[in-house]
Amino acid sequence: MKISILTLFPELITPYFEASVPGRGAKQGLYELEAVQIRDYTLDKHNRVDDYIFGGGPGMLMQPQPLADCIDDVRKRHAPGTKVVYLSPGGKVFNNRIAREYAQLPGLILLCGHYEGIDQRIIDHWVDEELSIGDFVLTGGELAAMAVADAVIRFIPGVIGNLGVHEEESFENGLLEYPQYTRPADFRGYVVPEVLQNGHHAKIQAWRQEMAEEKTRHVRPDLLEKGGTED
Ligand code: 4HQ
Repeated sequence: MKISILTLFPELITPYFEASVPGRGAKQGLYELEAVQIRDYTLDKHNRVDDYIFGGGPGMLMQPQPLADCIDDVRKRHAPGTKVVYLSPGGKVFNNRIAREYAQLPGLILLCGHYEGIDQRIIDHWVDEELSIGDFVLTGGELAAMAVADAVIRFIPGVIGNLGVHEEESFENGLLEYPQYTRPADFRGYVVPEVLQNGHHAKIQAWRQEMAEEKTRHVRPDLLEKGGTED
């Protein structure tokens, strides 16, 4: 899979994906990620990419020309079936089901807005999907694009070493994850639950299920109301 992140701040993007799990995946050739400077596509002689908003109001908007030309150019380097996604609080909320679907695509083009956002004609005619990472407002789309790319990359086969690691994670069974512990069994007087130390597999499974359900009921009852997983 090829991931392109279109942004005014490409230098913010690349270091993250060179580290840790995403970094190893890229080195192994399991996916390819590039950050593309939108400003390189402006035809404005002063390199401007923003302008005032029709109808008035505070702030500026990203102009359509650099965005359209940038998307068109990047699309040429992508296989058919590649999706263009715009990150914005106005999109539908991203989740692990969408991440798993996107990991099957040949490519993903993630568009980061700045200022008050982008001209609606880009969303209507160049963007395939508008996605939000949650009900809060960021200063730019970069953190949202990185969150989406990271969650997608984890679902690319081979990126996460241990097969079956996804199955035990939060959301995969419609529940939040059960509590986990490592050594020592007694840390400053705080002890690991007895059941986990005895190695009785069925009892451990039952305890984990119970804890996952209790936590989900307490913190995210909405996950239970949906009746299981999102797919
Ligand atoms: N922004 N989920 C405003 C977000 C956001 C979010 C990105 C801020 C777009 C123009 N993106 N810019 N929440 O808050 O994706």
